[in-house]
Amino acid sequence: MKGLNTVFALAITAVMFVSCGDKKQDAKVTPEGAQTEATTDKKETVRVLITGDDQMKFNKTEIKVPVGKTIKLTLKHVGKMDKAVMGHNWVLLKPGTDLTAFATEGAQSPDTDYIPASGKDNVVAHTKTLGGGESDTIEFTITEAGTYDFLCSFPAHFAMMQGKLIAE
Ligand SMILES: [Cu+2]
Repeated sequence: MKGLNTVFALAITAVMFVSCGDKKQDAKVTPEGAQTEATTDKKETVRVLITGDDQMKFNKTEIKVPVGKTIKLTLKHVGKMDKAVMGHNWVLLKPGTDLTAFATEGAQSPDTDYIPASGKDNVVAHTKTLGGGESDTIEFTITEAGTYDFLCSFPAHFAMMQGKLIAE
């Protein structure tokens, strides 16, 4: 009986802990944004949340994902500024792509979400360009293990807004 009580106590503690955690942590503070476990999801979808803000920053510079699973990635602009001034997108490039050249040409392509026609084939996946308060969710699958660059290709953002996606 004593053992059972302990189990109950632990369960209650766990529930309290989780709900407290939910209240305290807003979506933008995301220790588990890149969940790589797909335990309960039957489709084995991996969810990733990344945010961009008015300080021209992504909240992560490294994302780890498993190869071969569907990745559902959400980019959320947690700032307030307009898309024309502080627009953000999230672009994932194939390994070997010249990121600076891509971003430089992308900056001149506002009509195609800053994806340059010349670099289209180097894009694994990308979101649309967002202004403050907006979000976009995309799905993609990485078929080859490796390290992939990601960036925001809005004009002049890539120096501050880039990182690595590691697929393994
Ligand atoms: Cu940006």
